[in-house]
Amino acid sequence: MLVMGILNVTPDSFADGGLHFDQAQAVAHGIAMAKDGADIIDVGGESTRPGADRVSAEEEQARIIPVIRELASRAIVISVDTMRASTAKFAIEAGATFVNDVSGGAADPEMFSTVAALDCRYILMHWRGHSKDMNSKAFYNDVVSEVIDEVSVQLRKAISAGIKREKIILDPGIGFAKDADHNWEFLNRIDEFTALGYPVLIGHSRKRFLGGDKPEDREEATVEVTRSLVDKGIWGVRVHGVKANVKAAHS
Ligand code: PMM
Repeated sequence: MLVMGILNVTPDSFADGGLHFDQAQAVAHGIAMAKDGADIIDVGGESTRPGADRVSAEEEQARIIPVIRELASRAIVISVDTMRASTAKFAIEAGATFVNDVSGGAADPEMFSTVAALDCRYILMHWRGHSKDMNSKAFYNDVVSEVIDEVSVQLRKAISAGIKREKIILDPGIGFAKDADHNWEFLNRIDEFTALGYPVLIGHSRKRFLGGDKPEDREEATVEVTRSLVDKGIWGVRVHGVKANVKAAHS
């Protein structure tokens, strides 16, 4: 199971200083996670937490492109966490090899054709709408079958736009338009999702459903979930605390 280290280059992720200072810290953090055993560093410049506002494409790109260029020059494998086709293109040109699209192609009509032309790996996540109001969309009769149906619709569109099947990784979008019960049910029935036959990425790290008031309090539960996913045929986990999760992933 691969471990993807999270590098959020947003002003609230690295306290103090202006953008330049943030970026130097971001690069250092990316290098540290790679040294700790992360297989991929996921670089994002737009927060997707529930309730978050969007940033402009220019702002998003100014935050992440220099960081990606710098990390790629050190032979670190990079994914770009973006739902914008333009940002995806600049990031791949700067040295990223994966596009991690939390909107699964639904936020930007140009995304699928852009990724097809770039011929890069593509992480297609289940998504029902932007962070601002996604919690109001957390209604399901059966979360697992509905997520599978909705992901399958996007998957068909991606493939007909020219993205090769073998380039695609699927992600159920833990915490995206899902309440705690939905997330736990999904994790308990993860075999139904892996049965689709695609590599599966899980992003549970420090999310609210794990309990605890602050994200930092959820590290132990994060590592537990990572450990529980070993032997479930999962391709990778997306985490903040690389060292402990690498250990769990190889346990
Ligand atoms: N979660 C977040 C951001 N990007 N990407 C994928 N593929 N899967 C996720 O679950 C996911 C993601 C939000 O979490 P963060 O704010 O802790 O980065």
